Amino acid sequence: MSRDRPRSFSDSALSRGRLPSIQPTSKRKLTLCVVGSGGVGKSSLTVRYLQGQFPEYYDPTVEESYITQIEYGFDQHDVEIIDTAGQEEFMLFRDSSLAKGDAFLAIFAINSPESWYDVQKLRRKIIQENDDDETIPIVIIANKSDLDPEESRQVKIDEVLEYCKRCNCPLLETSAKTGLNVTESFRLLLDRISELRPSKFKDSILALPDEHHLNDRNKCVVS
Ligand SMILES: Nc1nc2c(ncn2[C@@H]2O[C@H](COP(=O)(O)OP(=O)(O)OP(=O)(O)O)[C@@H](O)[C@H]2O)c(=O)[nH]1
Ligand SMILES: [Mg+2]
Repeated sequence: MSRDRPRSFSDSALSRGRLPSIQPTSKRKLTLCVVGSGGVGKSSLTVRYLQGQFPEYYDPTVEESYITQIEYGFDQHDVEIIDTAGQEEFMLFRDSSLAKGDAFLAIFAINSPESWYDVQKLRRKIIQENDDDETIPIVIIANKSDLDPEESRQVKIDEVLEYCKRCNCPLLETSAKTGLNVTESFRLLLDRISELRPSKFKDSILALPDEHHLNDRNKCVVS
């Protein structure tokens, strides 16, 4: 009589003549937070980036989280994108994300001076939540650049440029509507993470288990 043993997934996979596939994993996900005041286009930019669509309607967000992979160079990075709330009544959700994020897209709309003012306040708050670390990766986004500049550009670009230079924050004009610079804004954020947080950046690379071990073993320790 054969001895009974629990039937495992690998047994059934082997009996069907194929081995279970080993999925690449990362040591740690990168958490990217999209922040800014209500209606500036945080959700639109995120959805445009992930799904290539532009929803015209406005549905205020409480909080949305997307797990995805971003290709950068020869690697795939394990990433969570948090689309945060901009409306006042959901601020508690938004604030809890400020300490969780590894990097931030801080968005204002070119037709809203209040939203530009909020980006400056938000930057201070992000730094505060991250132990006053001024090097936390932040990219500033001027969204809705498709709007008619004559009628709609109410934020003074010189002021924005001066601020970004002073704070060493890259600036990009985007349009979630036309898709202008949408992919580039997430790529620029990854550039900043690789520059300012190289070990976090490396830990988010998806690799097979052996590759992780190889990386650990190959580490050069200087004492
Ligand atoms: N013209 C134009 N409209 C935009 C653009 N991005 C967003 N919108 C519109 O602006 C409105 C608000 O967009 P959302 O993406 O929902 O704004 P949000 O920042 O996520 O807002 P909250 O979730 O409330 O914080 C919607 O009607 C969008 O269609 C853009 O680049 N150009
Ligand atoms: Mg939203």
